[in-house]
Amino acid sequence: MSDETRCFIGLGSNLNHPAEQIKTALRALRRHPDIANVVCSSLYASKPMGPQDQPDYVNAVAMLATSVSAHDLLDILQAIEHGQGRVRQGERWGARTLDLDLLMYGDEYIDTERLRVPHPGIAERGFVLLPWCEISPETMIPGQGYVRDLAKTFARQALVKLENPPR
Ligand code: ROI
Repeated sequence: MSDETRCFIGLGSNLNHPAEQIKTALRALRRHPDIANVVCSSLYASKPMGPQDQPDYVNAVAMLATSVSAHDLLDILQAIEHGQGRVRQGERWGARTLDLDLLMYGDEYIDTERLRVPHPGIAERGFVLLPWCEISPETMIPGQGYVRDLAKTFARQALVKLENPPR
């Protein structure tokens, strides 16, 4: 592949064996012909952000390189979500089998109906920043700051490490 773009993906699940959901999604990313060099953080348990009447989440962040556009990568992520049985529910912040968020696509700003990159919620999400800090603290998120600095506002103990990075 030529002209690869470095991207970061947030992975989250709180239904149907969440840790397995994350690992299955990671295998799908690693097998995909348009995706290379996947590096994943450890898997962490986190309390739900939003409605509390749902199970705890398992979260991780992965870095990868891709030759496809951001919207094509979003198609790939959504196909993996659907392949693992995700159904869009009525409730906006409700439980989900698998969430794959495109957090960052190179240094690009993207703002379309389908996609906002960098993801606008990163700075409020310890379950994104702490795993991200484990794999790439030196990343500068355009318009937001360094992952290392943004992660400082979150207490380490808010997340419980469950498993080493899946290989
Ligand atoms: N809360 C946590 N802890 N982890 C998530 O991945 C997550 N995803 C969501 C909402 C419902 C906002 N809460 C979350 O989409």
